[in-house]
Amino acid sequence: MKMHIAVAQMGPIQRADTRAQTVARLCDLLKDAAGRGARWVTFPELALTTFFPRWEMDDPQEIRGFFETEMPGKETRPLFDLARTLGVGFYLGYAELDGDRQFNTSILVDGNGAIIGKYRKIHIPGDAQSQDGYPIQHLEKKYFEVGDLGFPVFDAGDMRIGMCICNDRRWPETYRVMGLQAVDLVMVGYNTPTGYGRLGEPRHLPGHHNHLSLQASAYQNTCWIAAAAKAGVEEGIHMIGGSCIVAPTGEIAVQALSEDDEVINYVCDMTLADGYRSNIFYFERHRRPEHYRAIVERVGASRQPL
Ligand code: CDT
Repeated sequence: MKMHIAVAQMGPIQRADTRAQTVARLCDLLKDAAGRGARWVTFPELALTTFFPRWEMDDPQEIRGFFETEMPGKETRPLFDLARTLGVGFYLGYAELDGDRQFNTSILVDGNGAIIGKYRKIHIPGDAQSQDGYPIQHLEKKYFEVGDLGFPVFDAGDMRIGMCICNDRRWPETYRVMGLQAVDLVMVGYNTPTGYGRLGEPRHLPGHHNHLSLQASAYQNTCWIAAAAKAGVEEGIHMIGGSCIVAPTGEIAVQALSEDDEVINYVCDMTLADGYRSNIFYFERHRRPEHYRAIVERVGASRQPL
């Protein structure tokens, strides 16, 4: 079975950009992907606004302006209507306000414009307050609570689709939980800065770690991964691009070259996973969960006596 998949990378969204302007960009990208024949499109994390967790804000009204209280809402409805017209499904990341609870969320919308899945980011990186001496802050812990929906996988016609969000893509557990539900395609959006001083790493490494995580995870869990960056210089901070579609072989099938709005697409052979699933990664035959207890019993590494 072949499935035509696209990734819609976005260039920066500045703070002054309105929702209407941003949704118009998303619609253009969806049209571009549909024109190439794609049936599913991945958009980035927090795709409706600038990456606001870089700022420490305390005014509730100001913070609220970055969140969606309904989906679709008045401003996002054109994207849903367009998906229905084009018959193309999509993943969209956004900041969700649910009562007084704030989540970093993604939804899966099918080609009828209906929401068929929701995920709330589980691995929330960064800090809850600004750290002295660092030019780039990452304050997701201030704005988002840990997601409460687990890592579900959704039936999407001929495929099982799972979702994760940005930092989740670095954690093997993210994919394994979905791999154990026989996921075919994982969609992930990200906002990853370079020059985040607290890691003390050279500027080329975030891009390397992005692909390293995606490629290893696709291979080890025999799934496709469609990963969409928000890239370029946003409010003075550079974020990596490198959006890509990764095959179950661990190879990058196609990759964005710009740091701007850019669609990449690939006709994915969904049977490519079969050889691995029935042999080297035949989970039922080869996994040894009785030896994996530490994974669920311990949170951190232990230096207690062996
Ligand atoms: N958005 C997001 O999760 N970004 C993180 C940056 C980590 S630096 C604290 C990422 O893992 O790419």
